[in-house]
Amino acid sequence: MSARHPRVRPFPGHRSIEGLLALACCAGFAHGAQGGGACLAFDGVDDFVRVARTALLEPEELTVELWAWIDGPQDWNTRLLRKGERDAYFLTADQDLDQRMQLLVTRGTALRVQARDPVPHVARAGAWHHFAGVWSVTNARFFVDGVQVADVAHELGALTHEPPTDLYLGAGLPVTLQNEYFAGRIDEARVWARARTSAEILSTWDRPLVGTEPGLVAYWRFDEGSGQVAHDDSAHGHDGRLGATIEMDASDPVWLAGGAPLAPFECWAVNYCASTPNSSGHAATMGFTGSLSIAANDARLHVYDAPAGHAGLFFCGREPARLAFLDGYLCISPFTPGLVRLPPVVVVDGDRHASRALDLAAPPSSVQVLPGDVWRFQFWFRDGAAGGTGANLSDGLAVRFCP
Ligand SMILES: [Ca+2]
Ligand SMILES: [Ca+2]
Repeated sequence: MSARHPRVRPFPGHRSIEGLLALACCAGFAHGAQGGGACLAFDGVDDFVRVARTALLEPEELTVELWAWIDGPQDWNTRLLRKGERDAYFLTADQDLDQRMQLLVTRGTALRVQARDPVPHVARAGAWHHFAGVWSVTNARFFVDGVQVADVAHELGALTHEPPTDLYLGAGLPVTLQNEYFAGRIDEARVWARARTSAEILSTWDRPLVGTEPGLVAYWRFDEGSGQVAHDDSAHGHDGRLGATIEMDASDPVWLAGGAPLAPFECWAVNYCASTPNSSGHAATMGFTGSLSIAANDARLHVYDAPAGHAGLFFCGREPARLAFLDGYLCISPFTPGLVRLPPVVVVDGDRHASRALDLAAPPSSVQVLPGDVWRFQFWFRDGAAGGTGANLSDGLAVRFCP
């Protein structure tokens, strides 16, 4: 840490991602479903949630994931999620008495692919666990708590959906009176119209989503806590109805306070793309003070070790770069969506420092900061370094914002 700026250096150890994440998690920056929210409890007799079908729920490749609290031993062919009749995909706790949580895909009445948890579902009972199934055109994979436990090569290719049906949570197809009702709780159910990677599964299994993630087509957080509708937070309109009717009825699952033990929404700020020394003898670095919360809107951008008395300008963009530019590097891609200036021009003070309120409530028109977005910030400044171009830049600062 520089002795010249002991009070305004934003993050002790801010060059370490781990340090930043630790700070973000413990300093009250993070928001989300930590220990709060709600979930749905299914009685294993007749409870279910029904989601009207759309083509978005019938992709060629797929990821389905949810948190479940399995009450105990489950019935024959107990389903936690089922979409389809003959050509179907399932997250199921059992298939023909194998007693394994699994991704099950059926094709017609004869073909079937299973990617199974190696241990019986009772070994997962009595606690929250996350289960995810991934279907690609070549493999079916299954994950428990973010870790892959099965990878099965198959020859069924892309998913098919014939005949198309609605999607059910906590049950199979209640209309056929099959014995498929789940006894336990479900939370944070997600459907993606693509095969997510292991790294992607691991990065979000225990985190709330924003809802706009690429490929996410349904996202039920079950945080309503009351009522007859489980809303789809992906904005694709896949709202679920509790039970057989929109009125209270015997097949409604029950709202429970609390839910899956999700970690806080992850937000952070981290420096990248180190610059070159300017005429001050130092390389200028970006800093950030205030909250990473968009709602708090008290963030301030800083630059340190810029040459005193020179004018400069903060700017921002979305995509990273490291392009030789002026006496240093451009750390934000100038290509689409491009760079946005953050006026006014500021003058570096005698401590080689300048700052600007970020003011997310009144940003430039081309800047809209949403939760989960990563924005990148940098500072351009005039400089009189011998043999230089007359200008240089700081390093880059990447910021992922919280709600
Ligand atoms: Ca929930
Ligand atoms: Ca109902």
